[in-house]
This record gives sequence, C-alpha cells and structure tokens, in this order.
Amino acid sequence: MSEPDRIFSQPQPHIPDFTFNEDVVRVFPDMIKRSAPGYPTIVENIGLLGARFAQPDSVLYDLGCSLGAVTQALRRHVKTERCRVIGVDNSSAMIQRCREYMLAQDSMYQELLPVELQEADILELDFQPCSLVAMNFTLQFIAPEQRLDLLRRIRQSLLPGGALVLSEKLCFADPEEHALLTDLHIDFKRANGYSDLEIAQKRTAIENVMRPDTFETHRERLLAAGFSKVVLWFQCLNFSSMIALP
Ligand code: GEK
Repeated sequence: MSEPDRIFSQPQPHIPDFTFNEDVVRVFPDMIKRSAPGYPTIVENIGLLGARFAQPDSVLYDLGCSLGAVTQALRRHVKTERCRVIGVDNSSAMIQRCREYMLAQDSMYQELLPVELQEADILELDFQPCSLVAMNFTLQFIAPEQRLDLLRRIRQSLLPGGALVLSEKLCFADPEEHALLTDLHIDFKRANGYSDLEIAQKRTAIENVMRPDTFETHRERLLAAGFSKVVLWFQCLNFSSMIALP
C-alpha cells in the first residue's frame, strides 16, 4: 500500500523545507514507522485511551490526522454510543489519501464510528464539545508562540472526564541526555535502513518546520492552558506521548 521512503536518498544541492506534499503522502506510512520509535504502539494505544475517555454524544478529534492512523484506531476501539471522529489536516494531499483509507476501512469492518475529515488549519477550528483530542506528533509543527492558545481552546472544548493525548518528539535540557537520545534515535533510523545521507538531509529539511520542546515545557504549558494533570504514559528514546486531563 505504501511505497518505501527514498525521498532523501540522493544528494540534493538545495534542500527545501519539509512539507506534507504528494511525494511525502506516497511514502508516509513507511516514513513514520521507520523514523518515529514507538509509533505503532502509540497509535494502537490511543485507540484504547479513546475507549476509556469517550463519552456518548461527543466528538473525538484527531488533529493533524495525516493518513488517519489514529482515526482508524479510534474507530476500531471506541464503542461508545453516538460518538464520531473528526480528523483534521491542512495538507490536501494527506486528506485526499486519508479519505481513500477510510473508505477501505469501512469496507473491511462493520459498526465503525462515523468519521468526518476536514481539510483545515487546526489553529482556525471551532472546536465542538469533545471527550478526546489526539494530537499525535502535530503540535511540534505549530509555531511555538501559537501553541499555548491552541491548547487553551482545546482545554475549553474538552468535556469533564475527557482527555488530550499529546505525542511529541522531545528535546532535553541536559546536553548529555539530549546527545545520547539523539544518537540512539539516529541508530534507530540506521537500523531501519536509512543511510547517513538520508538522515542528514531529512534533518536539514525538517529543522525549521518541526520544533520540539522539553517535557517540562510541555507540562508547564499544558498546566498554563488549564489542564490539571499531565501524565507521561509512553517514551521510547526521544519520542513520547502524554495524557493531559482537564
Ligand atoms: C499520525 N497524526 O499518523 N493544521 C492542520 N494540520 C497540520 C497543521 C495545521 N496547522 N500543521 C501540521 N499539520 C499522524 C501524524 S504528522 C507528524 C502527524 C509527522 C499536519 C501535517 O499536514 C501532517 O499531516 C501532520 O500534521 C503531522 O498519527 O509527520 O512527524
């Protein structure tokens, strides 16, 4: 279904900033699995978290849904009555392909939650009352100065008893810890077949568009946005996932 990711395999004289265009869409499932340690585990477990936090008559959001991996996990695991999933992404190439994936899922399973896909900027959404919001590696692509306001708006839309699941690549204040986990991440990518050239060129392409924070920065910002508790439920190397409770 997904082509192997060879986007950065040839030397490129000029490396433009990374965008979620059609070339990326074609290889995305392969790219994210080989680049993000723990990704399949996180996606599957967001389905389980959805089953725990979903409330009847509410929305479950998948913000920055890409090809809908999290949306599919939620649709498979959540059985709560009259829930629906809204997947949002501002890449039209992603949303277009995501629609095809959802139709394929519909044809394979019965009684899945209804899903609505929106091509939109999550910074401009009018959030509906929701019991679960998943941002699986999306906040890191939002300009740092806009992150707090977005989290505030999510917090205000979350129903009591709901949850935000926030997965992010982390950086670390301690230079030794940061260097070790960065090196181990490079080892992970190498072990998954990426060459040193691919790793270096991808880093150049992404460093201006993806800006990770430390866990402490995430925690403090989530508390400032009005969340009462932040639980780190998953970490593999420098990739993490948190649950923030209203
Ligand atoms: C997964 N969650 O497979 N509004 C909407 N979408 C955005 C915005 C924005 N302002 N900024 C970025 N995106 C997915 C993986 S990928 C993470 C998420 C990665 C979208 C962007 O188009 C892309 O599809 C997604 O956020 C980030 O579980 O590739 O590392």
